[in-house]
Amino acid sequence: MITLALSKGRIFQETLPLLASAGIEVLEDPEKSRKLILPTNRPDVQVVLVRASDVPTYVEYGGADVGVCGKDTLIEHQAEWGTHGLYQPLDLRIAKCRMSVAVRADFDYANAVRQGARLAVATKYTAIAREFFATKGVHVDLIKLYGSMELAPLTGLADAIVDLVSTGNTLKANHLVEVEHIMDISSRLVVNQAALKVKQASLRPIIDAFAQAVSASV
Ligand code: PRT
Ligand code: MG
Repeated sequence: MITLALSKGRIFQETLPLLASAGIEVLEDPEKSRKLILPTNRPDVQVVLVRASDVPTYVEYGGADVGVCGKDTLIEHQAEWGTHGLYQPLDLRIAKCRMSVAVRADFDYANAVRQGARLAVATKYTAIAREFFATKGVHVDLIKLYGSMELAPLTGLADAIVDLVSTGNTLKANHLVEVEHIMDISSRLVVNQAALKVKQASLRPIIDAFAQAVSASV
């Protein structure tokens, strides 16, 4: 059995066409079903639904053989837990967005940086934020949040946030502006290293089909 870990929402939706190119069709809609294990048209392939941030953990420890997760999630996972047993063969170019720094429209970020001010930065992505500001030589107090980062500058909890941006609509709706582009983000295929050896015969064709579909789409 091959087990593929996906999170509900955009990653699940955007992985479906890649699965189709490998001849795999998920037989249940996660938005309608309460099942956490979804069967596919292949009796030897199943999908497990996990939190986005749990995908690397499932794959690393063999709860799943393969998974799809954002580069953001991978970097944060690796900063906390290291990189044992997780092989990353492919950039799938799906669920694209960027990691940015945003502030209130009336906050003079450039001036604060120029003056060497200490910035309070709220984020779910503490490893990425720490590395970015350290490289820039800006002193920050990081405030860990698990969601709704946009609220932090509005309530006075923080001067800035580090968050994912795709259309920019969420920032705009909350009167925030992007002041730094930290990195581009897309989702990655991750594979359990032991599974890659032991289940090579069934895993390879799936990885190859994904790779072909990705290169055909650019
Ligand atoms: O929800 P949960 O805590 O379980 O995890 P998650 O929020 O990480 O999962 P999910 O499904 O929301 O995101 C999964 C992955 O999709 C992320 O890890 C990213 O790699 C990728 N992705 C792509 C995004 C976005 N685009 C995105 N726009 N993840 C989140 N957003 C959020 C962003 O945080 C912000 O709140 O959407 C809002 C901004 O969107 P715009 O379009 O208004 O700019
Ligand atoms: Mg989410």
